[in-house]
Amino acid sequence: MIRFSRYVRILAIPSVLLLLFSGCSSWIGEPENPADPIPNIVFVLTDDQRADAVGFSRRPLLGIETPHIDRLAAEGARFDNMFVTTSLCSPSRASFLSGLYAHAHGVTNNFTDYPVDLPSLPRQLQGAGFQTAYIGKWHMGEGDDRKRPGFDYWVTHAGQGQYYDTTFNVNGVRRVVRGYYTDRVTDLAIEWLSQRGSERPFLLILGHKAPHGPFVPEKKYRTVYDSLPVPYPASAFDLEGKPDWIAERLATWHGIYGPLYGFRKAFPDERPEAVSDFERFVRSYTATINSVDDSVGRIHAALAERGVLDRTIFVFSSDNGFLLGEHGMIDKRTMHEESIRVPLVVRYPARIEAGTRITEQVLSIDLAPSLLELAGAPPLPRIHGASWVRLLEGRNEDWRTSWHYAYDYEKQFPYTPNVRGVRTAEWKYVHYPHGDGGPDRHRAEAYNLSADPGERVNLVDDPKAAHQVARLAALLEQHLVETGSLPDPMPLDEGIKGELPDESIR
Ligand SMILES: [Ca+2]
Repeated sequence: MIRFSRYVRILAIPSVLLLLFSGCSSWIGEPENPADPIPNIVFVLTDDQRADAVGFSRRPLLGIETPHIDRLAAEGARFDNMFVTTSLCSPSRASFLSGLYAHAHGVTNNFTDYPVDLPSLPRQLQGAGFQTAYIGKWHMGEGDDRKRPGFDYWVTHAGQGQYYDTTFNVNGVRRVVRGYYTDRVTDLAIEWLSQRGSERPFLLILGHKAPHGPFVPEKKYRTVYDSLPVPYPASAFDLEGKPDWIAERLATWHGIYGPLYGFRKAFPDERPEAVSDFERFVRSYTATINSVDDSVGRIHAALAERGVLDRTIFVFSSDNGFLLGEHGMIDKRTMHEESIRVPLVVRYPARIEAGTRITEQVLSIDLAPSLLELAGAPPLPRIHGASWVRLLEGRNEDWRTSWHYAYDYEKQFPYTPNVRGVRTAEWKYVHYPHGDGGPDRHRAEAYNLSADPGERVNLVDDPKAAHQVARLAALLEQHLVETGSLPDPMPLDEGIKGELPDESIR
């Protein structure tokens, strides 16, 4: 068992680290309960997995079964209201690692790398003596697969990678890793666990490509949903009262009548029978998650075999959600529920009672501070996120009751305007700034989520909701002030366009 005092002794502590320790008295000396070992952390991060794409969801997508992820939830805590503060890969990943909103960490698009001098969860743990590894999809800084600060061991690839036979940088050696991505990164993670050659506690982040498009399920799952009809959701035909850009998006790369990431060859196609392309699209998305579940089961077993399962904080989440036809949309980026809700499961029996359910709103920016607290490591300075460890202990007083969301228009993906919105437990207000500081040119949206969880009836111009809309607009402004978001620079909204994104960045 690695105890705290021994653990500190084995470190070659540089002076900067001593300074770090000196600012955090709880980190010096014996922990509260000396019998508690320093935990390891395994963080499994999927790409674009919406919250209902797990078996334990109230209504699992296509009835998907994920027994291994469900088991983590049953043995630990599930968070029923987990959201990302921006629903786009790189910005959201940087928020998970930094505890910051995108405007503060600076990764506001998919082509920007994590700043080399910005504190992060892995750097904080590495500085505290953890052995750290990143294995799998990183996707910050599109063309660069080189090792990033904060990691002792590093396996990734440039850009999106492929479902089969991706060229990885395996800790400094580039090679094609033959086979199915999800399966092979799991092999690499288990190999690292076997060969890491240290008794220090570890952080392992396993980044899956799945279920990111263009979806290619593993062979054994390729037909598993073929007998299930997948109609367009009713909300796709109910766009009255919505801003016009939503209807303009229908036939684009991110709309239900568009090419569906290549699943539809001739487009736009509004014929009812063209739903068959949409069916293959949704089935394929879902089937890639079956392989992720297998991976979770293998990691669970590997930790158990090594006798470290119960002293490992085992986290499962995703960098953003995904619209599958709701409001006529595919993809993410918007502030609709399917886009911003992600699964979050945390297993750590030393501190988390089996079967715990947390219903407060928690955010991507909360993960780093929470894990650092659970690990007894120094907190990240000056962040927006908050540790939810107190929620696990049943203390929810003073927890946030609202939060704000931001997305910046992308020239490379001209299918979503700038988005700024605020969400409470019962209400959501979203508006679409033009980006020039002038008046909005799109209608805003406001939903009473308690009465209308599917966001069907836009109340933004309803006189009966006027006081709520005004209250929410003021609340959004307050959040922007409090998070240091103002002035709020953003790109100019150049409108919804029919052009396809460049093949290299899809
Ligand atoms: Ca993503």
